Amino acid sequence: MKLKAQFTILLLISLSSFHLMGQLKLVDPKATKQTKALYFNLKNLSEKAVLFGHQDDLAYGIGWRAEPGRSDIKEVSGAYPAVYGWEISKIGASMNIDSVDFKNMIGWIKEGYQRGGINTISWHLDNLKTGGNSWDNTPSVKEILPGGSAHQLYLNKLDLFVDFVKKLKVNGQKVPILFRPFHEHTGNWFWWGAKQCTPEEYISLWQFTVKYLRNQKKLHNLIYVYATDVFKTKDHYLERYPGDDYVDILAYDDYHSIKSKKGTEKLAERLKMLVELAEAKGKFAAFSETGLETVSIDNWWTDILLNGIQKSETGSRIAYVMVWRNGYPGHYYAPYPGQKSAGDFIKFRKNPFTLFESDLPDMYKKPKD
Ligand code: BMA
Repeated sequence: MKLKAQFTILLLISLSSFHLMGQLKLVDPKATKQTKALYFNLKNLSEKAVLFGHQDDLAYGIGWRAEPGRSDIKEVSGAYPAVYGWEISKIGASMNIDSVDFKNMIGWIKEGYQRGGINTISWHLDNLKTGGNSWDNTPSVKEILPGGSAHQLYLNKLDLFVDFVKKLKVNGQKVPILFRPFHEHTGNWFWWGAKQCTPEEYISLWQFTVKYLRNQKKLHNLIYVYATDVFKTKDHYLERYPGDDYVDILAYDDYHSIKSKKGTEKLAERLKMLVELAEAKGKFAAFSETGLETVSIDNWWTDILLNGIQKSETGSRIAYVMVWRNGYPGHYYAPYPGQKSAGDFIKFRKNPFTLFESDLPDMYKKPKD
């Protein structure tokens, strides 16, 4: 009897995995086996846990820079984050916008992958029309689209990105990357923001980019993450949505509703809308960027972030949450040894709902492979 019950449970689990696998579709039907497995496993885990991520985690922390093996997260909690965020602004130069050496970045991406972690890339792309940075919000989306005066410059940048991604190989396998370009576009601070281009222009830019990378350049290890900033309604979130065939993960960045416990009502509301939207499309959601600068509230991790994420059962089904970089004293979002929220971060890490790198199953293998 007991054996039979166990068998039934196993059968149900594998049937539901099979069901999920059959349904899940990536933007790139030719995605590598590891990329498909990662997407499948993230979706699966999103239903029961949240992965923790940190921008530039292996590159630097408070009081150190580029020291092998180091990570503020690991030094506080004993584990590396499950998700590593990287930034490729200034690609083509030797260092990125935050003085991270691109060659080192390639090494860290591979290192995280080899340990079983997940890598995501954002891109604060310069304004190619003016030569300014991404915060130079002179409208220029139209100019970089086909037929525009800066289109070739955009292709050159994309080609640099392609070269970079091609270097992300471990034992002949391409490292899967969650690619999150043109983010926070419900805001107006970047040249691809809501007031800087029309929804049609934004959507064209996104679709062009996907087609160029996937069809022309044949990159098959990218998972496309669409990430707005805060939004009011589902319609608002979808205003510039490029379409189900162009987006794998529905995400959003929010530095607003995590400043106090009261604010988390809004967070929960938005996460719920996001997860509902994603699940209705057979996809899943992520909380792609957040953080409280200098983590000035002792119990921020459990009382605000985790509570906020778990406030809505639906909203808690996000795959991961990532906090921003530990740039310098005055601009950091994760604890380091001795920092005032370090004790609470350990509680956050120990909560069974949060997953760090060492808690992950093999994300690059489907359970049935
Ligand atoms: C911003 C800040 C900047 C940084 C940029 C790109 O949010 O952290 O200091 O240059 O992201 O990483």
